[in-house]
Amino acid sequence: MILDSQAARGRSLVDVLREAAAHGVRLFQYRDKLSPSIEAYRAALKLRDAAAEAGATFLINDRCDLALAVEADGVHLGQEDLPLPKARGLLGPGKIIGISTHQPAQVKEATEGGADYLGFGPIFPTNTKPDHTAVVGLEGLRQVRPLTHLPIFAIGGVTLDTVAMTIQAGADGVAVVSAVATASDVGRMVRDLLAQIG
Ligand code: 3NM
Repeated sequence: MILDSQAARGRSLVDVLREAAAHGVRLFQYRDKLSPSIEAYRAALKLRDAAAEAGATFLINDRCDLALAVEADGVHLGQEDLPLPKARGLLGPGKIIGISTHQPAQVKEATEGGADYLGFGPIFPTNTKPDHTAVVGLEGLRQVRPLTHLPIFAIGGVTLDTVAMTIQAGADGVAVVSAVATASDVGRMVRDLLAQIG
């Protein structure tokens, strides 16, 4: 689950994390594209503690400095963030590094470069990331599946209606923002999504 400061709709991200973890989410990413560093740092510290209490893994989106500062479990890099070898050098071998990919060449490059997992998308249209690259569709996911042994988390417009077909097309998991951020009952949405994944 991606905890996005802009998609929080006034809810406390710590509360959302706790509830989601209680209902089965094991991996969280804190995504904050706008806040000043000091605010992102304070928020990330609280989320890291809450994730640790819940026994869940906690990653920071984009920023190695923030991941190091709060001793997160790792970082999730976009194609415009630090190069993978540089991030690995900063974080060390023990941390998790995931990479967002959007086309086959990026999947191959991230796999050869030693990423721990891949994001791949956007599978469906999404309003959460206005500057997203071309929608790849389920067919795009099927095409990249054989190119990597790494876990693929499908992202972009994944909802309760589309999660099962996304897994069916070759994803190991899904990453969601709005499916959970817009849910009136976070715990129930998490349970329903996980039930579809099987
Ligand atoms: N990355 P939602 S799509 C953060 O394609 C992000 O790499 C994408 O939000 C990519 O679950 C996306 O609300 C938005 O569609 C995901």
